[in-house]
Amino acid sequence: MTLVFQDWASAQQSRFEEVLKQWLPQPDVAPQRLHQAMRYSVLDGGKRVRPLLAFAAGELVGATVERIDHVAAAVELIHAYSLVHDDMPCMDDDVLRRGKPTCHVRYDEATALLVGDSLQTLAFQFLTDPALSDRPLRQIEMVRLLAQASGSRGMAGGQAIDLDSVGKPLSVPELEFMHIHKTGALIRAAVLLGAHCGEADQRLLERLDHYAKCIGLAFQVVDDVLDAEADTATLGKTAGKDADNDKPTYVTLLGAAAAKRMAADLHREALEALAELGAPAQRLRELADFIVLRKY
Ligand code: GRG
Repeated sequence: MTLVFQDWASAQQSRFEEVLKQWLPQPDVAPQRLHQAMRYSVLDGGKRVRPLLAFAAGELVGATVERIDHVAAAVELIHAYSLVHDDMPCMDDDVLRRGKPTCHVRYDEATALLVGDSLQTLAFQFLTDPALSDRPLRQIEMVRLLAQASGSRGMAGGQAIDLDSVGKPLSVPELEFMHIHKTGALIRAAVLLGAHCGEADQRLLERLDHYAKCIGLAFQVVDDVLDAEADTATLGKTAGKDADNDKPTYVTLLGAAAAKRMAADLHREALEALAELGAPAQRLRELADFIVLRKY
């Protein structure tokens, strides 16, 4: 029986939570405080959008759950590390994340720095696990894919541009460049790594890549709209931060109505990229709907 999207997503989220609980260093293992802070920053929070994308892409190519779990965990740990570092006083200086005090507030700054470092390296450890693949060259390619998506030509580079853009009048293409890197690169990696867990030919990978680029950017456009329009309790993080920090966003550059139209256009383009893939791509379609229509 095929589950409706919400039931599928909830089942995946709770199953994956148990995987993360097992795979993260246990809280009573030394150094306990660091391990407790790592678990605090990863467990019991977040929408798990990137793991869900990896599961949906992996299911499409007939990959085993065990393999997809490895790439989903790797991507989610990179994401969690980026949130911990982003919240620190030297970057966005925020006190609330996923409805809880941020890592440096609950623990301290040095611990938050080490949590990010440790989550990042653990992510790559997961990608080198022999259970992920019996094809070493494919596995090396997966490590490279995540490294590129996370580093200075990907997420960290996008973050550098973001920090540099405060108070500056960016053009729409400049804003797009920043977000394709800061947010889009990891979303793209989630989809492609999921697909690499099974058999995907070049044409399928290109279609998935196009889908992922569209929803990665749509994710950010929607994030900008929510930052401007939703409240802190709904978001589980401080609302209105972009305006407070004088950051350029799609809402400040285009206005809310045009930003929403842009998200709708990207949503349509993402679905078009999947048009030929039929029923097996249904979860990816539903995730595109979720990303664009979400309220938090
Ligand atoms: C510190 C290298 C480094 C990078 C930070 C991701 C990021 C780059 C900063 C986070 C700031 C931010 C609000 C980015 C906009 C989009 C985004 C990634 C939002 C958070 O992702 P969600 O909504 O979060 O998937 P949850 O908590 O649901 O996992």
